Amino acid sequence: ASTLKDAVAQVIPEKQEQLKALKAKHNNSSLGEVKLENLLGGMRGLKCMLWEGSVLDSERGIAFHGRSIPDCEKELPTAKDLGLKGKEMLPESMLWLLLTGKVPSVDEVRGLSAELAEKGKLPNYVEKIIDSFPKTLHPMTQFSAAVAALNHDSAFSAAYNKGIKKSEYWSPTYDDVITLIAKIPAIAARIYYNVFGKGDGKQAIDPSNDLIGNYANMIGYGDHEGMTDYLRLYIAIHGDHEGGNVSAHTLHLVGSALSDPFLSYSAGLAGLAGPLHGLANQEVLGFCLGLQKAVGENASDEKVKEHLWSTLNSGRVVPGYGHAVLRSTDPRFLALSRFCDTRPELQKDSLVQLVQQLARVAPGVLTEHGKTKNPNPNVDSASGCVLYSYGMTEFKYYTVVFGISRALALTQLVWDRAYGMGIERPKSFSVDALQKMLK
Ligand code: AMX
Repeated sequence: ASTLKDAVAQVIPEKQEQLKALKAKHNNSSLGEVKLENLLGGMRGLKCMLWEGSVLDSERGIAFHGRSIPDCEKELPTAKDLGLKGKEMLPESMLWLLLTGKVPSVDEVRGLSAELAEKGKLPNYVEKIIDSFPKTLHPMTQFSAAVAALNHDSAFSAAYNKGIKKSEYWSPTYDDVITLIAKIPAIAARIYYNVFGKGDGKQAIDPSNDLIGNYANMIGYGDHEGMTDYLRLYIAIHGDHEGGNVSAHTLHLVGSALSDPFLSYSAGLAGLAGPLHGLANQEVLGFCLGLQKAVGENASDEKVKEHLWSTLNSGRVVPGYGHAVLRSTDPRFLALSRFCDTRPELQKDSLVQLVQQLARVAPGVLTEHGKTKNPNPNVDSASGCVLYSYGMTEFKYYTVVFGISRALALTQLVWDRAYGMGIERPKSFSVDALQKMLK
C-alpha cells in the first residue's frame, strides 16, 4: 500500500495545473461585489477564500471533495474494516480523503493508523509543561499552549531556516501536520487526567489500534465500545467545515505568514475556545438538563413545547437549532442521530430521548415563532448530550474533543503550501474612510 505522503505527492501536480489554468483564464473575473453589510457583518457570504477539503451547500450540508456525509459513511474504511471493535468510519480515512480527494483502501488506512501510533508520544518537555499548569486553567488554554510548544521540533521551521525552495514547502508542512495529529490524543488525554483525574495520564499507545481507539484508552474509555465508536464518528465529521469558520480561518491566516502548523493550530484552538464557536454543544446540554429539571424526565410533547415557548417568549434562543449558512437539517446531526438509533444503551437514555423528542417538536415551534431562517437541528443539538450520556460529564472538556477533530482542517495548510498561497492581507477602512468612499 502507498503511504499518504506518496498519494499527496501524486495529486499535487494535477491540482497545481488545474489552478494555473484557472488563473490564466480568470484572474480578473469577478466573484461578486462587496457590500458594506459584508464588511460590517463578519464578512458573511464574501467569496474570498480558497479551501480544498470541503464545500458547504446550504441545502445539502457539507461535502468533502464532493462526498456527502452519507457517502463517506458508505465509502470510507471503518473500525470494522480494520478488524477493530466498532463500526464507524475512522478519522484517518477522512484525513486521507481531505488530503487527496480519494477514498483510501483498508490497508492504506491501517498503515496511516500505525504511522500515527508510532509518532504519538509526547516529548518530555511537553509533558512537563502540561503537568505544570494549574488544574484551574481552562483545558482549551492548556491545549493551545501545549500544541504551540511542539513547534520546538517543527520540520517546516527547520527546513525554512535552511533555505528550502518554495515549491518544496508542502513536504515538511505535511510532516508537521501528521506529527501534530499523531500527538494530539496524548495531549488531550494528559489534560483530562490532570484536570479531572480520569484516565491514567500515561501514554500507552498500541500500534495495532487506531488513533481514536488509543485516545479512548488513554482517557479511560478503552473498553467502552460505544464511546470509542462515537468519538470516531464525531471526530471524523466535525473536522472540516469549509474555511470561513473561526478556527479553520485562523489556522489558515496564521499559516499564511509561514508560521508552522503547530503555531497555526494553536491559534485556531484559541478561536475555537470562544463561546460563539466551540461552546454551543455545552449550551445545548445545559438547556436539556434544565428542561429535564423543569418538566421532569419523559415529559409529554405538550410540556416540552410549553418550555420551548417560554424560552422563546423570554427572548432567548433555542440552542442547537438554526444555522448561519445551512437551510436544512445538518447532516452531521443526522449522522449522530443515526448513531444513537443503533445503540440500545443510548435509546434507553432519557437525555438522548429528549434530544430526539426536541428534534420532532422544536422545528414546528420555531417555524410558528417565525424568526429563524432554519428551524431544524444543527450538529450541536446532539453532540454534547451523547458524551454526557456516556459518562463524560466534564462540560469544560467538550471543546477539547471538538479541537481534536478540528486538527483535520490542518490539511488545508498542506494545500496552501502546494498552491503557493500568499500571505493574507485584506484591505481595511476606518468609518471616516468608508464615509468618504461611499458618499
Ligand atoms: N431560537 C430562537 N431564535 C432563533 C434561533 C433559535 N434557535 N435561531 C435563529 N433565531 C433568530 C435569530 O436570533 C434572529 O433573530 P433577530 O432577528 O431578532 O436577531 C432571527 O432568528 C434570524 O436569524 P437567522 O438568520 O436564522 O440565524 P443567524 O445566522 O443570525 O444565526 C445561529 C445563526 C446559529 C447563531 C442562530 O440560529 C442561533 O442562535 N441558534 C441557537 C444557538 C446554536 O445552536 N448555536 C450553534 C450553531 C451551530 C454551530 O455553528 N456550531
